[in-house]
Amino acid sequence: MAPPVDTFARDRLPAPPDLPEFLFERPELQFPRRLNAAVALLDDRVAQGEGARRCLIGADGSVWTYAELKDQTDRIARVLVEDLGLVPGNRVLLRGANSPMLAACFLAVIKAGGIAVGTMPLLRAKELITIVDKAQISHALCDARLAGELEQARAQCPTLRTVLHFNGGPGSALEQAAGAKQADFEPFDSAADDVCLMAFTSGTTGQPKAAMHFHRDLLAACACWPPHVLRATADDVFIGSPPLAFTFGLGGLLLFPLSIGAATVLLEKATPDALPAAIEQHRASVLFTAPTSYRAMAAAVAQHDRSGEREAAPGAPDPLGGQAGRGPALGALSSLRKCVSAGEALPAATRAMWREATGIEIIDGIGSTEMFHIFISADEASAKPGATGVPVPGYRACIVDDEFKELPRGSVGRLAVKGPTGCKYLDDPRQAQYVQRGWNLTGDAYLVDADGHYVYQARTDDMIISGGYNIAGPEVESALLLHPAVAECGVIGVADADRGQIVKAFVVLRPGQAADEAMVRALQDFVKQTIAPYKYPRAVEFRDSLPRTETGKLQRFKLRA
Ligand code: 3UK
Repeated sequence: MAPPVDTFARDRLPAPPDLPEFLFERPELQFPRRLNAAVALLDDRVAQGEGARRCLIGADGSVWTYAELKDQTDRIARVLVEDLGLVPGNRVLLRGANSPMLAACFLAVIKAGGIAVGTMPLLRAKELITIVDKAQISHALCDARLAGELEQARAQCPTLRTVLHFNGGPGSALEQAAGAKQADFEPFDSAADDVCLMAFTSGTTGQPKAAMHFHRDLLAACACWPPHVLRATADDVFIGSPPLAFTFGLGGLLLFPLSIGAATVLLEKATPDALPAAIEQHRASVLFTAPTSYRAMAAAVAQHDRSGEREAAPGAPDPLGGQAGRGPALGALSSLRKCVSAGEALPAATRAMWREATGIEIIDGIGSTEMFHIFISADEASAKPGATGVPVPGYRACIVDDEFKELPRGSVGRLAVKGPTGCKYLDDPRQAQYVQRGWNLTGDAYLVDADGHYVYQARTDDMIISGGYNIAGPEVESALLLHPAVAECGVIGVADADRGQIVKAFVVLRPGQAADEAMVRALQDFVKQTIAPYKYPRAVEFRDSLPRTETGKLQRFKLRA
């Protein structure tokens, strides 16, 4: 078969010497030369007679079977190719909160040989313009309820020829156009190493980069962490918060469940106050969300339990300032079997709170947009509080110094990984920073402990150097989170004439706690008693909330500003 007609992405892949080394030794990573990820994940299962299985579940409870999803992706692919003139290799912007239609659009674009470019729902016109321009996007499929910012962006997007809306009710253009098509699309016969996805980095700093992924990358991700660490089954019901535009969400809430024939709930709103009810409603069993979300939900469950106790003593003030009975009952979470945390380091205190609230040991995993998904993780049985885990089968990792010398156990250095997936930025000089000597450098400082567990320290550029000591902000955060008055916190280094930098903590207190000098001293003393005293925050500032990305990551650069 002919290569993609539009070679924009292929032409802008890093030159071979700048690519990471790819490892494919494992038998499950032997991919054929021609491969379409949407066909492998969806059509093949329907062809094997499993079309009647439940596949996608909408927030309203609507159910799409695997056969129905295949048919809808065929129809959307026909609309893209026949009505909108999509040719293989064209970039298609996808915009919407998580929903079955958005998932169908991702798969349809990939099936047609297009390149899916997901965008975070909260992005504004200005940010959309940057993405459209950088990826030279020709088509967009957009949830009607998020049409505004894209409409505003359009005037400054000369490459963007067509925008079709979905989820807009009876008159929605995409569903109407799709409804007129046959569900028998001939998928694009792609090469395993044709680009099918551009994932813009979630960006806690600076200019966005587009991490490109091949058809085979999506399947490699499905073949590594899910069967070896997550070990979900076809009877599981997946649910969670990360947007499909974030590879954490695309893998965890769409590709991984599809790869085992499971069902997945796609929620438009999955904040910590909305998730428990959705978990209960859909009897969900596998949860993907970020550490802060686990912490907020665990606190709410604890609050519910306490407010239940108070019913015997009506009129007693709620120590946490909440409304009695408002938090979710533990019973709401009783269907959960597996809970996955990623996006940020999981503090030991949060792991413990969730275990106390639900009895479930969280599966932590570090992944990145560049690596597509999780490459170091630990299952429930081998989880060690404060550590991320060990390299996922298929991946190798090591800790190196600035001269790329491998460091012994216990030394803090730069995390380097390689595996079947790896960083391939679209035409970006920063490729040379992320990939060196065939290794992917994630920008994280780690150490390997005596048991071989990888322990997160900080982002390499977030290490605080104070009075000659190296201090990892997240370690101080983890200590503060053990204090019962602390709801959330963020720790950074701020310039100081005497010490170079000092440790500064931004703290969100739990309801009803006094933000005063006594609290500052109490928190400082608490940190000194919990970790090495020199790490204590010399400055403490109380905040009502902390700046976070849509994916739950603390934006330390905003705290520094
Ligand atoms: C940090 C973690 C400690 C770390 C992601 C799972 O987060 C994801 O991708 P991003 O590109 O950010 C990558 C960076 O986030 N990080 C992520 N998980 C952890 N730090 N412990 C963790 N468990 O700095 C990493 O370099 O937004 C996560 C799957 C897919 C993803 N894209």
